[in-house]
Amino acid sequence: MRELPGAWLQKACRLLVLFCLLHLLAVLFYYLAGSALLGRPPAADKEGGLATRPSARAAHSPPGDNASRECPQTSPWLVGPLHVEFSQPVNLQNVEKDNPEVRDGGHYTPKDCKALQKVAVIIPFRNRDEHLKYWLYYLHPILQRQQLDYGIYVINQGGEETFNRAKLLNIGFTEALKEYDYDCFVFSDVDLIPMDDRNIYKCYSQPRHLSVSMDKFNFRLPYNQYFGGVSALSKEQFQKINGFPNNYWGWGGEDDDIYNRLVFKGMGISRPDATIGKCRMIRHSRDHKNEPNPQRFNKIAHTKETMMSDGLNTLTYTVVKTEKFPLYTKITVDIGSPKS
Ligand code: UDH
Ligand code: NGS
Repeated sequence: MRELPGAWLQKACRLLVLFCLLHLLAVLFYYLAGSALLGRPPAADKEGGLATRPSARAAHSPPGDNASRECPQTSPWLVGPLHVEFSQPVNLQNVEKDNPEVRDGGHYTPKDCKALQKVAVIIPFRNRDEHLKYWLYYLHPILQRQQLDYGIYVINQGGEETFNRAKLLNIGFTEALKEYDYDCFVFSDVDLIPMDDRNIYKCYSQPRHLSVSMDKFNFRLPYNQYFGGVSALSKEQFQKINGFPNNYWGWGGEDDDIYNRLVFKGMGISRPDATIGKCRMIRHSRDHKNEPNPQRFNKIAHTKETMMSDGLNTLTYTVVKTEKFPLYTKITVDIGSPKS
């Protein structure tokens, strides 16, 4: 029997409705899957952006089954170039609110994967509170996006004696290890802020120099052997060179001594490229009690002979006070004097 034209029409309509439903379902599926799987970190702090508050991004993602899985080699949360400026004062309470997953003492552990490295960031310090606020404001979100298991240690030189940057860094290494089994140490001046979060604050197979492209040097290295500002050494690399020298009092030369140590122990320097390694320094005048050290040229000429008898194995100091602030651990130390 032949079907009536009305029945054909009914069939065609049903097919059309079914097709539309399938289409709708497919769209819905891709929309939901896309937002769940492709969650991106906010780009509010991208270079050129108006907002300058760097967001920690995924700090708010719930812990999942992935916490025991290793984090990827490249974090998916990196945003690249960052807008860095120092025109507005920083309120640390706001920084605390913006970084809710940073634990007391300035510790953070990624929630959704196991960090590839445990990193202690060591900052040599005296009377630079305004700089420290900027540093915390910018670095906490960056370090979280880099998916590092990290702690921040500000090593504050007590007393009025001449400043000794390298000795404070040795102390930071020693004190941080008493607290946690760190495998990497980033040594950072308090006034240096990276301008790209792809400059990862972690350790490499060779000691790493991170502040390679500073605004004050027109985004170039001042000289090839320059190792000042921000550097990263694994525990093994640091121990191999007997740590840093303890007897550079005042400004200059200690970073050149560290460079010599690395070379004399057969290591090379790893560096990011000049774009990723861009950073800004907070401008300031010369610090009280950190005048250029007149002995520095003579000292760096003798690193090879002195390095194994001046360093970690001869480090002496007294901890005066340890304070756990929400965003960092401050350890005030008595480091003696050039004569002692
Ligand atoms: N530092 C302090 N307090 C001091 C001295 C140094 O916290 O009194 C720390 C701080 O982390 C600083 C780092 O040690 O970033 C290195 O200090 P530096 O004086 O060797 O280097 P910086 O680049 O200054 O800060 C260089 C000399 C400035 C002269 C500027 C003239 N316009
Ligand atoms: C060199 C110093 C380094 C210092 C670098 C950059 O001359 O310690 O300048 O200094 N070496 C000696 O003095 C032997 S800066 O322009 O950042 O103040 O890091």
